Amino acid sequence: MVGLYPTIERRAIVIAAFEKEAQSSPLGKKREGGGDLRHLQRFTAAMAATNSSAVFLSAVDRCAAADSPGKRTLLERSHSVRLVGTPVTRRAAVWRKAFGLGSNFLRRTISSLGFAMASAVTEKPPATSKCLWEDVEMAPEDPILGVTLAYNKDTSAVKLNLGVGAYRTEEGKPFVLESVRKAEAILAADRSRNKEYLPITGLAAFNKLSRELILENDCPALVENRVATIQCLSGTGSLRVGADFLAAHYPNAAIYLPDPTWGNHKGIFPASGLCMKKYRYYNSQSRGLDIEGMIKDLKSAPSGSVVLLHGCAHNPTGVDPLPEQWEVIRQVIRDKGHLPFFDCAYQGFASGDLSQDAAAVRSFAGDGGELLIAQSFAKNMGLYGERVGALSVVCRSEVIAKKLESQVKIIIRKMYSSPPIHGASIVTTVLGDKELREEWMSELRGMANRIIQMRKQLYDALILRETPGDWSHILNQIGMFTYSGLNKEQVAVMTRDYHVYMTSNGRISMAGLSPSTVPHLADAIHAAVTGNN
Ligand code: KET
Repeated sequence: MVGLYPTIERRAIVIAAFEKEAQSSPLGKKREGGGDLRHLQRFTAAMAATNSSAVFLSAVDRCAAADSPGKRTLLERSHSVRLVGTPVTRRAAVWRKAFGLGSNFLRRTISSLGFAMASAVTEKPPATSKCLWEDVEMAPEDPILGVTLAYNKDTSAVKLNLGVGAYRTEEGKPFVLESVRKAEAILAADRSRNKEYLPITGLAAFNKLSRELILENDCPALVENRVATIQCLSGTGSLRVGADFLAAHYPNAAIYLPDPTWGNHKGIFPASGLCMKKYRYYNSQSRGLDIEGMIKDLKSAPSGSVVLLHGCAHNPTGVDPLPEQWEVIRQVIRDKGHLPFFDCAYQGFASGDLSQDAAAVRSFAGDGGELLIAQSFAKNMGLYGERVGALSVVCRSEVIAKKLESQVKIIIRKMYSSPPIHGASIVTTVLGDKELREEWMSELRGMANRIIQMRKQLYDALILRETPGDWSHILNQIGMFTYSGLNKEQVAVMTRDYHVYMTSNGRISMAGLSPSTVPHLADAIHAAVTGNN
């Protein structure tokens, strides 16, 4: 037994603490000797979380035996455990299982026990004890980000990553925009800058420029100062903070997502506790928008539902409503009193024109009603890894916007306290300087145009090969992706035989393609479609 039990003093502290807890537990007091198990559960939880099972078990056992023989019998009977005479290491597992301790419960318990208790039990578990997380299963890789991991492992010289939506140069290399490099040089040279914490809401100048970028400067909501903007961790973080805000302050409404949608939407909203529903969006026959289905579903959703909309360049379909269709959608959403939540991850990437890509959002912001906007600078400024974005909530009045901001601050303080400074400083420098801004806009147009070129080249290459099927959707779809219509099996063939990596739903990131790789991709598609591989 050497090493199983720590020093007598430590053991005494634990037992004393345990006994004190047992006495002070309100339920324990109320039903003294009556078999209340709560304080025992709390201690078993602490035991499970502090890597000192032996100490706690002995304390728990001792209490169970000495404090009340009746309690011990009850425990033994209700959990089919023998508390006396069972090896310590086996009992650890039995206790954890018997009380079904979840991680939230553990967390709460530990914080309530306080530091003194935790420091009393810091011994490493004996080598023979069962690993706490032995039953944890290996989670599957993310359907999008996992594609890059698989690609990285492939040693083929012709491998091609068309999975994640990230822009590549003609040479297939990641691209740092020239305007961004210049902004970084300006920032680096400025000795007056420091690395202090930003406020919870982020860089004020960044927030102002961000909302002005997505809403036009004379938008009534901006003029009337009724937009609360909060710097967040890119598009994903903005969506998640917005979702947490809705869960706290709009809790009974379900959120309706387009079918299909960006895969991570289905992770973000339930993670915040929102109930998730879907509305029809894509018609796989016509490879276009199912506007009738969409309108029907929005009409039949309960009034006041949240409706997630892609601001432009719908991911993964590349199918956006036409301006007149947006107008119908807007009217239905307003008539039904729904709350629109715009995901704007691709402003400038759809058409190359920032205001054209913001037209839908602007029409909603212009009608006086509420909306949420999640903005990302990952794609349009190439700041993927800087994690820079913003959540804007358009409100009915300045007073309400202020109140909402105060509530969002509480959410963020608990989650990550305040956002990072570097990416937001880059965006602020680029957007705030006339010349840099123009240079950025021209680079953005360049990226959008290169993608459009790739569409044309891929289309031509398939026509040249006489690949069966109608491929006109490659030309017609908008934004970074082609929703090719290739099925899972065909994608698997392309990966296996041609080292072409893409998501299994047939989505091709056109931004990852270059003139030199188009023929290879066309060969792969041709082989997958004709079964000629
Ligand atoms: N919304 C949409 C529609 C979207 O496609 C992405 C990213 C994001 C938000 C979030 O981007 P962020 O980097 O958090 O600003 N999409 C690409 C990358 C990813 O899946 O994370 C993608 O679809 O490949």
